Amino acid sequence: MNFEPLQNTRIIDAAFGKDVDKIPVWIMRQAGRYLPEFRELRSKYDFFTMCQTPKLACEITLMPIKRFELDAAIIFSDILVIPKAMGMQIELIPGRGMVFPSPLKTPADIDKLKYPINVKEKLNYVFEAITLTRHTLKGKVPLLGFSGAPWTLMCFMVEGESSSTKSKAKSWLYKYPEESKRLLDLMSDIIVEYIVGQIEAGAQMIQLFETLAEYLNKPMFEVYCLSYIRKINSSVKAILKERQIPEVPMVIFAKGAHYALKELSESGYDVVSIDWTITPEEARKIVNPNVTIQGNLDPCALYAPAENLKKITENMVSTFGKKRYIANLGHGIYPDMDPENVKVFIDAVHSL
Ligand code: 1CP
Repeated sequence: MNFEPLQNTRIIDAAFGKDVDKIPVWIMRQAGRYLPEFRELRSKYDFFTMCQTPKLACEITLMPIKRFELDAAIIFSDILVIPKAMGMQIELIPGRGMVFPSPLKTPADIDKLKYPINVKEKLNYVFEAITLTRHTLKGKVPLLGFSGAPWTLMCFMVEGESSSTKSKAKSWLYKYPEESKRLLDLMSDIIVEYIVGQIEAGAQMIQLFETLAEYLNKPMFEVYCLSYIRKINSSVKAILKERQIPEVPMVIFAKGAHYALKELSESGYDVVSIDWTITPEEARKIVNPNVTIQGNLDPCALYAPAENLKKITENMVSTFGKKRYIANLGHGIYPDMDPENVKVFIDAVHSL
């Protein structure tokens, strides 16, 4: 595909344990609603139209790169493109979030899903957006791809609407353990193909979002998350090897799952992304030293006055240190954030 050579390799170097001149930084949800230019474009288009139009997805991906000295771009898309590709209807409704008018109610509904799907065809718009964005970036910073992990996607597909307990999805794990595993298995197969497709299209690092891990406990996490998280990583790496495609760093973000941080850091991923509920000292103690840590500023710290935000950030990055570390928030940036504060955070990371 003849992409231009990468000029800023900090994130890739940090992910593979190489030395860096400055600590690399990117921000989860950096290409979103806190940017006025995003809101302006969003007022003209439906959310999934934006995801499905490579030119728009590329334009949005580059918005934060034009504003800030970020060390990576992340492709504008959503984790819910997979259930959509499997035939589920999804609407983004103001005040209600993502709504599935016909969620999975019982295991019999699994058979109503389109499966197997032709990932290359159904999600081609994401691959096209990635290739276009790589060309447009001209090697300025690496382009990250991502996918939702099986449990997090299953939660959305079963709940159908935002829920504070996830009791519907969790009830499946207790009532229908075998059928749940069947669903998680078939989601995993699609996720593997989807990740490989993104790498083939030009993604230079991949983050798997198991955002809803925090609703489980360790034994449930091991059965319903970790086994699939491991399998996805090893299958992606095996396919890349077979097709002689160079490996890209794989990042696992299992929000709220520090009860399993040790296991996650031994699950084969190059980077473990952590939320803010664990201190850098504790995380360093637990995480395998051959694995890079990403994180973990509380997204709310960005509301602090600039001087305090600077101090909190410097304190965090100096505790993590320059080796095997990627600075980020512990979860996505909030939509009402002032972009000026983002600049304070990024500059504070790079100043060290
Ligand atoms: O205009 C709008 O309201 C759109 C808001 C929006 C945006 C900007 C949604 C709806 N998704 C996105 C983009 C998005 N989603 C990205 C883009 C790249 C980036 O800048 O980071 C990414 C990585 C995601 C991932 C995502 N989507 C996750 C996992 C990460 C996380 O933050 O936990 C989840 C859980 C979603 C689902 C989702 N998408 C959007 C909403 C409102 C939600 C939450 C679902 C809900 O509770 O309704």
